Amino acid sequence: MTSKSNLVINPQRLWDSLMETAKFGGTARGGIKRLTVSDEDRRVRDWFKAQCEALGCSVQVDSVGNMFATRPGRKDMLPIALGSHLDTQPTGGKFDGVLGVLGALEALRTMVDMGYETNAPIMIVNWTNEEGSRFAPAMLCSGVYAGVFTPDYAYSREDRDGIKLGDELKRIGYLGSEPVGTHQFQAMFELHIEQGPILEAEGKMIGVVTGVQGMRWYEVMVTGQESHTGATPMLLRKNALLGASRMIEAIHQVGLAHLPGVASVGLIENRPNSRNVVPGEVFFTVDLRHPDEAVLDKMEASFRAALGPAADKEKLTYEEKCIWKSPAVKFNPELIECVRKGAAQAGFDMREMASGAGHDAAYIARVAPTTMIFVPCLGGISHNEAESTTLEECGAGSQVLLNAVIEYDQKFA
Ligand code: HGY
Ligand code: MN
Ligand code: MN
Repeated sequence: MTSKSNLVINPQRLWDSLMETAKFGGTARGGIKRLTVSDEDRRVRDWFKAQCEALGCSVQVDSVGNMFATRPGRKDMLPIALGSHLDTQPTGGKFDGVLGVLGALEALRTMVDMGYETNAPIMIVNWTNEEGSRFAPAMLCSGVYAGVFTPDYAYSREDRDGIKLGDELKRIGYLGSEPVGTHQFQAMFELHIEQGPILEAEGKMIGVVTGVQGMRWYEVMVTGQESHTGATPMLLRKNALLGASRMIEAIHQVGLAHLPGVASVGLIENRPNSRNVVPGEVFFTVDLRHPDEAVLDKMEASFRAALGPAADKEKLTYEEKCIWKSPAVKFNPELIECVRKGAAQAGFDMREMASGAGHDAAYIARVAPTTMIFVPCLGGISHNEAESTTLEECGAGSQVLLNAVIEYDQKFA
């Protein structure tokens, strides 16, 4: 009978799977472009499904493409879930999201290899559209699972080319027949790279994550007048890009004025984007985050107060709307303790921390006890093709994930 103490994951096997799946959307600069429900996403989903079925799991897909791979346990009860995401940013790295799914797969492989049977079934989840890059907002389909959005809202989300998420899900064959919520679980653990500099700076291997900060996304459209760059006198222009640039500087100042909050403009479209036309229209997105909702309210008010003066100065008009709010969330103390024990059992240094980045766990925490495990990434860099971790760090995360799940499962012995 295998005892929990000799359930040791195989870091090389995990690393090999990470490198193998990095080919699905691999870029020349060593990153991954695997946008949600793209052909590359379909290929990694097919790979993941085959791997799980080879382990004896049943794999189901719900009506927004969330994937649930379940290995039965000794008892007929709700599974323990290990989830994250397989989609990436356009210039994403090899570890964001995918480490959580493949770290869970490695934990399952280890249980199967060792003939270890858990009391509760084990379920690995791949959540659709965590990134929110191609289709805003982020964490969209874990949000549908948590009841924050409807499936129809998710289907209606359009990318910048006007393509709808629902049509793409159908095209790649992942518009599942099972209603969202069919696949219930009793708890979820999510392994993820930190995507920030803290663990590396402190020389700690494991982040015991206590929650996720609040996040808000906005869209701004600035309108001026297209005109000739040669024939239009400077004082007669209505330059939308100049107005937008003043707004973007003001948004940056809102972040600096509310540390440790952050304020960013990541997507901008300048029209008509021609060398010799004064821009008539600029679309840009705003991302505000802070651990405290009351401070986020202040940041939002400051950001909005800055738009009018910047527009007036250049005789522009503008429209602004908030398209997404994900309030700050705290994770489940019992699961956090399982992570602490799992890290101690594996002998890793750890530190408690909140997450700066958003994760599916932020929404799942609304419907089931949830927590996360972080491992370091080089220089804290993520959402970048240079994103990097080591075989040891990935292995440590998967080992702690396995230990934490086994620790939690003990209560059903
Ligand atoms: O935006 C985020 O924090 C996540 O990477 N989707
Ligand atoms: Mn992620
Ligand atoms: Mn990400």
